[in-house]
Amino acid sequence: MKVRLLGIPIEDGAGRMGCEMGPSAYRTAGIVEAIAELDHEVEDLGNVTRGPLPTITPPHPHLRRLPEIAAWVGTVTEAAYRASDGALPVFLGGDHALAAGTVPGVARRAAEDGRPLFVLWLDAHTDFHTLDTTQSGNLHGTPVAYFTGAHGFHGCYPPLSHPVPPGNVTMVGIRSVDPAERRALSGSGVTVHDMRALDEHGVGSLVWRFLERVAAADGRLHVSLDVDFLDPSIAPGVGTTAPGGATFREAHLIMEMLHDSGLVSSIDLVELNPFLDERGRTATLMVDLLASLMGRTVMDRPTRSFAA
Ligand code: DIR
Ligand code: MN
Ligand code: MN
Ligand code: MN
Repeated sequence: MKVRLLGIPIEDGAGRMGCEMGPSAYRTAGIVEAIAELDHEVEDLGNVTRGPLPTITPPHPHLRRLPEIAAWVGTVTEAAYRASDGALPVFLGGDHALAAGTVPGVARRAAEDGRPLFVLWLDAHTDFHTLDTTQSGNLHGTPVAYFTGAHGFHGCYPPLSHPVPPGNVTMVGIRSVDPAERRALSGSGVTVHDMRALDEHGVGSLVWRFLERVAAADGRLHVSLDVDFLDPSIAPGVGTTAPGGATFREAHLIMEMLHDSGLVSSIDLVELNPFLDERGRTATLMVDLLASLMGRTVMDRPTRSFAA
């Protein structure tokens, strides 16, 4: 499968600046070479440029950079749709607001190809706020509510052509949920595996169960990997660290299982803030995780197969 890299240098959704430098950091960390080494054809499309600012009347005064985010969402949706034509796109963030564009873009592609889209959300946070519930006003906390079709974005973010059914979304690594998100998630259909679930059942069995569901539905799978999914001790280059995150070994195991499944059709790498990183170690770890997802292994081993 051909791999397409697309940089999305958006930082308006995060509470602090720096994510704009993410795509450059991934390239400096050798992302092109790491994928090419695994015998994939790689095409780097460069970075997308945000379209013009729409005129929006913000429903609340504390929403930070709403016109900018709305413009990015439109631009990114179109770019993601195009990048997913006959290739596996890897979207290099940029903050997590970009998923309000990448997911709708690849959802449209999947729908046109007659396949259901599933989303694996690897994050400390659920990013399930609407424009009415966010308290911080940081719009990187809103993409999942938007792309699953929640109310509360009308007249601000672009109208959504292909919402992802909430039942197709599984979150892993969750350990920071605001009260309004928690209320909205209960009964939403979204599967939330918090850190308690990971500790109790092990990340392998939780992810395996989800992959079996995707395979049984003949689905496509979008993976959205937020740097803060990882424990801050191994991934300091992010503005919203939360203690008690996924370990190096848990993260690589998930990536290797995703590779074995053969189901992944698009990927976000988000929230890397190179200004906060320690000599590129977080960027390098993210590239290594992507390489595991793309087939890098320690030893050859037989692939577990799916009964789809
Ligand atoms: C918090 C933090 N729930 C907020 N969110 C995110 O600001 O709404 N941090 N996404 O990375
Ligand atoms: Mn996030
Ligand atoms: Mn997060
Ligand atoms: Mn919040």
